[in-house]
Amino acid sequence: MTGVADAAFRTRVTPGANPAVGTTVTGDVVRMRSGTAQRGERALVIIPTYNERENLPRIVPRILSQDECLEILVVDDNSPDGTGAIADEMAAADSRIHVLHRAGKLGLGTAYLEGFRWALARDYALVFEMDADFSHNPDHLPEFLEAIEGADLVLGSRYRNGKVTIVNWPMSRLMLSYAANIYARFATGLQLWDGTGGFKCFRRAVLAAIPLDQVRSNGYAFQIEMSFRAWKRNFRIVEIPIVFNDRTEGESKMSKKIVREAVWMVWRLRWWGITGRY
Ligand SMILES: Nc1nc2c(ncn2[C@@H]2O[C@H](COP(=O)(O)OP(=O)(O)OP(=O)(O)O)[C@@H](O)[C@H]2O)c(=O)[nH]1
Ligand SMILES: [Mg+2]
Repeated sequence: MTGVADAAFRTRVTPGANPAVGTTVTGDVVRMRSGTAQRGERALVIIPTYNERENLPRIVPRILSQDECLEILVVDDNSPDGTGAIADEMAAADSRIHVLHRAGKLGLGTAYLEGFRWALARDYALVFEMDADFSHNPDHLPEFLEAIEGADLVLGSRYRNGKVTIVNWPMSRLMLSYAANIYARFATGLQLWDGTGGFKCFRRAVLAAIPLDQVRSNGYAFQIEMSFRAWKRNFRIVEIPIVFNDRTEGESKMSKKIVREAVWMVWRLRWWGITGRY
């Protein structure tokens, strides 16, 4: 593996190695504190939801307890199971929780784009993407906060150094995802171990530089497109290893349409790269 990914691995921040990182004590839990939190900067974790009523009330407190700099924006697409109302109740009880409601199921990519615009209209220094279904373990958040001290975009990687860190996926799904990453590397030239993952942290400057109105993809390709645009603009991308768990509650929203979009979108990205439209 060459290019971005190699550079990323070399610049990986090791715990405790960063002078901006200190230690704080909360109850009897001793944890590392990010430079971001120490500087009083705010970080927003965007969680798109569609029918996540079992997961949302459990994941929100787990996220907020990771670091006091973290806030949450739930972007709910009028979930038929009432997730939006649950999010409203939680937001009314805690000023670190925010909710955006959309009229209907409009897709993951546009949910994130609305979340990004919401964050940019406020003073968040960092913006996270994260799923509600516990595939993305909140315990990794402090590792992202450390790594972003030396990067502009941190990606949670399920395949870093070729090592698979996925729990409970059927072999067919793993093969599809792994092959999709090889294909995406070949088509786009962006050398990431895991370009389709959705657990990421952006510096504000990255989102401000990318023309959000021009972002086209909505499913898995959305993740590739955002990283591709950041890479083309010479932002520093770092992959950190995460353990990815299959969801245990609620239903998957993955569809053939999402896969089809990714198949052609990576070639479109390559073309945009050649013609300077990124
Ligand atoms: N707002 C919004 N959220 C969505 C939409 N589609 C999926 N989500 C949320 O995006 C996150 C990821 O979706 P998942 O269904 O877990 O998709 P996946 O991770 O690819 O598939 P599985 O983990 O196998 O279920 C979850 O929090 C979903 O609730 C959508 O159209 N709108
Ligand atoms: Mg999921």
